[in-house]
Amino acid sequence: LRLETFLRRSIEKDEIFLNYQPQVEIDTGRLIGVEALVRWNHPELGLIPPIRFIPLAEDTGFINQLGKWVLHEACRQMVRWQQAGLHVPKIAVNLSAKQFERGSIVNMVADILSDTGLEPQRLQLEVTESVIMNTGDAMVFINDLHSIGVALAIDDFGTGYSSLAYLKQLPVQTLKIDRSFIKDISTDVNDEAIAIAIIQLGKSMNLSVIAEGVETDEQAAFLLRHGCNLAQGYLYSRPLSSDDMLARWQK
Ligand code: G
Ligand code: G
Ligand code: MN
Ligand code: NA
Repeated sequence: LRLETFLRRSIEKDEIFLNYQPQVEIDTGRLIGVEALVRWNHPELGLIPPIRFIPLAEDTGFINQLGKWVLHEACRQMVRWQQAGLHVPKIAVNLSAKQFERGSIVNMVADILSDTGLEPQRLQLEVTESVIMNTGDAMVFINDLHSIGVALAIDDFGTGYSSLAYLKQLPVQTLKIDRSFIKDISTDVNDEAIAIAIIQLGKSMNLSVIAEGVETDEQAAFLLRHGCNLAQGYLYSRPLSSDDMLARWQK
């Protein structure tokens, strides 16, 4: 309960901020985008991980305010980097199922894009399979988001249950291979088979496939060998502050 009280005031107290994890092309090392990851630094409790406060925010409804703040900040940051001479091709922002229940998600996204001036194609929204399958009207929201030009990615792909028939009808551009499949990719034959299957599925449906949680050269080489040239993970970079992004990637 105390945590909930603190969380409700976290935005106005400036305790919430974003980190950005680079997404790269494996063969060239080129920056293709970043994923925005929310952080909460409480003055007494310290840094609280999102796995602790996102579920709380979802249960209390605070996720709507938080999600809006995150989206706004992410888009603003893209413009700030641009002004500082750093071109980040796109930014991925995670959405919770609860944010779809509000109905007006499309208006919110459109307002934020027009307020910040970020081009819609440079924003990619990440939703999990369960968000898509368990949200009534998810199809409608996703089509609406697509119609205003934002890109969509399916996060943690392979860990949920999604209907491929459903997937085929959705205007999604990207599948993110969950990091649990990448971890033992070169030693576990099942993980290897799953990763290859996702890469093939993506190819045949004309989707980009990005691997998450890439930590070793061996994993990267495996992915490249099997036709996946996009990755995110500690091998390339941990999530960075906006300043560290500039320091590391500017020109
Ligand atoms: O960031 P890691 O750095 O610890 O993130 C842990 C989890 O929190 C991930 O599953 C990620 O999708 C989720 N997460 C991070 N930032 C956000 C956010 O802004 N909104 C939502 N809904 N989830 C987020
Ligand atoms: O579920 P989602 O994919 O949105 O969350 C991304 C999470 O994965 C964040 O917690 C982020 O810090 C973490 N992460 C990013 N790269 C790596 C990695 O290479 N290894 C591990 N173990 N975690 C990672
Ligand atoms: Mn994600
Ligand atoms: Na993930």
